Amino acid sequence: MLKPVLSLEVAAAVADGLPVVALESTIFSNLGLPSPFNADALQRCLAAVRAGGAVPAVTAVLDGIARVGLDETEHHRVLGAGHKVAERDLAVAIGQGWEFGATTVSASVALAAAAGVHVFATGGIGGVHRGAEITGDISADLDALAHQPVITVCAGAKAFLDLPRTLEYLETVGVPVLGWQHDWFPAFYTRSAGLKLTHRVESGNEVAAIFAARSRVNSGMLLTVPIPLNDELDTDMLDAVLAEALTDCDAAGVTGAAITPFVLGRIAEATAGRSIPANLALAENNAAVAAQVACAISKVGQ
Ligand code: PSU
Ligand code: MN
Repeated sequence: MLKPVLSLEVAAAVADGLPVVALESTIFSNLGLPSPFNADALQRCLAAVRAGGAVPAVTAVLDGIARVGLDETEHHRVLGAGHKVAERDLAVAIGQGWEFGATTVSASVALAAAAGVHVFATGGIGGVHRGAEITGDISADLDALAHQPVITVCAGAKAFLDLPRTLEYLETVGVPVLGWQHDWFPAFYTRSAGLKLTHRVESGNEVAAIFAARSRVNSGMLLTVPIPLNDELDTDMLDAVLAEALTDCDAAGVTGAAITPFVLGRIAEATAGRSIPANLALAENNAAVAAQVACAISKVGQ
């Protein structure tokens, strides 16, 4: 069964009930952000978690070993070319001894849970793709959020997904969605796409109290944090860019896991690179909020 190896620092923090924030490795690999921005993103997220008083725990499969928390000297390994590892792929990556398996949200929450870590930060989660009624493309992230006892902190889902259906799916599988000091489901590069959330929270203590009161031990929740105001992109411009990128994606026959890098690349081109600093800013902000939540959970215990 899944038994990740924890770094010494993370193992000690978990044993003492100190705050820990897990971070996925896909966004820092070549699958998520282009070099050198991926290294910048990693440093900023690690620093934000530490500044918030928590221990960062990057998840990955390295040389066939599932890891939660890497040493400073190993962090560079998640910046390279990785194979995408969702929760179902963890067993394959371990069994076949993959050199670098880049963990997605679903794999990361599974590893965090197995390590006893309750808080996880990322940029955006996967969700229901546009046209999923034909393709059936629904990210494994959503079910993982439902059955792993971890709070995922994100800026919404990937920008080009079907956001209303993603919210519906989260409702179906029983994942509470909490808006961080905000009433709207954030749309990654923008603070809202007009979808109102049913729940809003103001503090880490509130999130910790809600997490402690959940009805199933093996269930998680989603905390959505809007991108900071100053980093937000223009909604109309982004809608136009997304529509065009998705049409090009279809025309080029790009499907499955290749969609994200393709569309993100097109968004970066069309926004003259402004989407990348926005992505970094939201990831860093999520890491900072996640640290607050981890500190609050550490105070009340789990
Ligand atoms: N959001 C982004 N870029 C990404 C991802 C999310 O802006 O690369 C990654 C995350 O690791 C997420 C994964 O868990 O994509 C979901 O992939 P899929 O849709 O194939 O399940
Ligand atoms: Mn998919």
